[in-house]
Amino acid sequence: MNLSYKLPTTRLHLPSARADGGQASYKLKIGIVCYPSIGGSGIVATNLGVELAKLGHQIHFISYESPFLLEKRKNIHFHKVNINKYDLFKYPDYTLPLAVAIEAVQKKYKLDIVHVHYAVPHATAALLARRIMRTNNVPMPKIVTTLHGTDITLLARDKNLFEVIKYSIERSHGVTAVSESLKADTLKIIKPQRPIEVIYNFYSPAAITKSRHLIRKGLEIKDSDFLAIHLSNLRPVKRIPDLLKIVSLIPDSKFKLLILSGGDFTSFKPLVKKLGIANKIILKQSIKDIGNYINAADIGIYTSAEESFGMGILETLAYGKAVLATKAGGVPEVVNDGIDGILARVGDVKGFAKNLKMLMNNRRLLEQMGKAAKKSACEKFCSKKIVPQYVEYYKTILSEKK
Ligand code: GMT
Repeated sequence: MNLSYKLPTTRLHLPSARADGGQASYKLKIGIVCYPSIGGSGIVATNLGVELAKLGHQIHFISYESPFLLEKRKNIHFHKVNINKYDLFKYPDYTLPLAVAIEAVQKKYKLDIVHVHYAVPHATAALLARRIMRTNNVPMPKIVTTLHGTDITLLARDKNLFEVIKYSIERSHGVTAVSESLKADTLKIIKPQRPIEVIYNFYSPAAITKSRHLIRKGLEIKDSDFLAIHLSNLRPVKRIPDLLKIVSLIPDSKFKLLILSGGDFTSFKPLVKKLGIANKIILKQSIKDIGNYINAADIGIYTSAEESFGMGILETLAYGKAVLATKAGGVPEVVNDGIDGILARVGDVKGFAKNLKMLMNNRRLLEQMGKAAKKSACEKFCSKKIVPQYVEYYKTILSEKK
């Protein structure tokens, strides 16, 4: 028998768990693979890593750059994926260097779990990394994949990607979806031969450090103006033209819309000009202290065609502002229609404008909805409630044989 090559075994023990099994004593080494740029999934993955680190777990982010909002802590590490360009290849590839980076981190730190956000390319790379670990006799982590929407509602419709998405989901040791709606879409579109756990996104509002008055002064608007806010990366799925059309249906000169964007607004400028609403639109890009701006606003507006969850919506609710949003995907799981927001059909700009006018004229109701928004967001989607669900899920996955 050749003893020099020992196949790594999948661990059945719960790493570092003490007999009391309590959350506080259960320390894991967790790799987090995510897109670091602005976007709901990056925010969720970053905040999850930070919250897990606060609980004492060792966190290793693996990505092409350090996540936008990453806090410095001694148990948070960042490992950069280096991507080289070769004239030989027309398109640079990210999946292969990511797989190599995951294997290298694993070799050094012996992670228990690699939690990837997005099936492609992240779960695909993690699964490939495990194959390399097996060959290199490196102990292998379990792979947990969180689906955020785009994998399923956009990429899986591409027949050039479908099979690799399905494979990556089916071969992960655990798969979570950020809403019941996304789980249902995944079961319908992918038909995976495996269970999917719903773990909602979470958000804990930061302290307000600048007053409403100060922020409004910086935006050059009056305290008495009615300020709506929209946060997104402006992708086509957000239906920005609908948002602008709603603005054009509000003749009140006191009405303004603040867009906190993670994307380029240039392509929408001709429509702003055509609708004659340039004096009503305020743009800000790559803002970190979003809470100060939401706090200074009166309402949020979200017109997306698809939204597996709607992080911008949750952020708005969490700072105590009601939202007007589309009845799309997981949004009805986040917004309590008629209580902390009002939902309308996708594309129903007149309906949005009508709801907006009604709330502009009924500040008492708006305030009441804002209070309900904060309560619901903080009770249902706070880190205290959601992060332990991930820890429990990791425990379950680690205790499974496969
Ligand atoms: O919506 C986007 O353009 C960004 C995308 C992302 O990857 O961050 O958002 C998706 O994941 C978020 C976090 O789970 C969800 O809140 C968004 O609803 C989801 N976007 C879509 O489903 C279109």
